Amino acid sequence: MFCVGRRPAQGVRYHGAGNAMKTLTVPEQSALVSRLSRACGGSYSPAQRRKYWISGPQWAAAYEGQALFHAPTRTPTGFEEVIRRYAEIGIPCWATHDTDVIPYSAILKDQQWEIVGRIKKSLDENGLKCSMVTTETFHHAVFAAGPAAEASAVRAYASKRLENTVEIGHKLGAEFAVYWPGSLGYQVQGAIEETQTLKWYAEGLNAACEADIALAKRHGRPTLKHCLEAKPFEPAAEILLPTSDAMLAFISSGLLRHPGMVGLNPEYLHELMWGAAPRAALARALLCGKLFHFDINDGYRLKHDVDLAVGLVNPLDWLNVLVLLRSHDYKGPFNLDYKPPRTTSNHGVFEVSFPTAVDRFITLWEMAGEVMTDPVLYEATEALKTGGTPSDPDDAASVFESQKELLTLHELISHRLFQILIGQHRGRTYSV
Ligand code: 3MF
Ligand code: MG
Ligand code: MG
Repeated sequence: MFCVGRRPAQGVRYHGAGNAMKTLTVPEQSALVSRLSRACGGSYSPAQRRKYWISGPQWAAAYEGQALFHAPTRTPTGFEEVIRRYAEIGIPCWATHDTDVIPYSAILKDQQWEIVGRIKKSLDENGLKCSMVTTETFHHAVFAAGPAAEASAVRAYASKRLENTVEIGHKLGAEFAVYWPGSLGYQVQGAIEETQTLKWYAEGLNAACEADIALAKRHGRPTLKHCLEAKPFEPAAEILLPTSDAMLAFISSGLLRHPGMVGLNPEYLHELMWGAAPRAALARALLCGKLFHFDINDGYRLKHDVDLAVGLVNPLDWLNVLVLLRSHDYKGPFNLDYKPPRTTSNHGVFEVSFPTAVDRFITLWEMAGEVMTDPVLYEATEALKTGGTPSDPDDAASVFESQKELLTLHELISHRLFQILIGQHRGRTYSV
């Protein structure tokens, strides 16, 4: 194996035999990770990172690696530590589920306000803002049949939790409330009646919006932006609102009493999971004026929710997504809703995982700016729009013939985007 700073011997591969090094103690391992992370370079300063509206969720940093087939690999991390470490990295905002920070023994009780007070103090001391709050309506047994279950007691409880989250949001200064109805559905067919369940779900959202209107008045603040987040499957096998498009239809179905207060929080991977083009899903939300908030991450098509960090799988698609959002002047937050892999340690979560995720996002965002001002792309896209003049505008063959040379530009555009992604437009070359 080679050391950074020393030139690897001719023919050394990055997957070497692995037996040239002596074993490392655990502190030596952490030191090596930190040293190699610095050796990567290309990182931004906390002050530079703070210029972007990026939020770090409590649940992402505190995720311990557990899942259906997985035992935890990391130890618990409380909100004080998460907030402090986000501040050090330069992540300017923090987001949370109610029960990420308030245990079930305290939620909806006076005790919760003492915790909220400690959160506020921690945010203030570290100069962070709480941008978004969300209600956990999927983990606890009470939501076994979902937040819009048949039993009115369950729905009343769910409603109270949504209203309570809105109040927590106002107390912490949040601007967004997110709703992920992953347990709004069923595992076995015929068990529920879909139209009734959706009507009950709408009642919960109506209660949250109405509580918000009253609370906003009381706190002298604007109402929150209420954002629905779709995922096609998991944890329910069949989810009643599986895609952002389904949610757009739901918002305009007439079931919501305040549809203007409700928009979307699409998640990049959730759209990919059902086989969609995330950029096209975002475009549809933009056209409806409903792109309020955006969960950023990465992963694979038609697989489960692997929640990898932004840009690790589909950097070219991510570049294109950000070109779309920049071109349409998207002004909302980018929420780092990913899960540091189980192989990343507690040390690695804040030393490697979060700073590198933020830095890839910033690089892709800045690159998107280069795409928007690239002369080759500009000329190509303008020429395509100008087109040619057919000799007979009513003859399909003539219309095609008059444009056909220009259409090669589609492929050239794609090549140019690849060049921008790898820096060839700035003269990066490879000697062969
Ligand atoms: C699940 C998610 C959720 C939501 C969160 C916010 C745990 O796949 O993406 O994260 O983003 O519940 O509502
Ligand atoms: Mg996800
Ligand atoms: Mg999400």
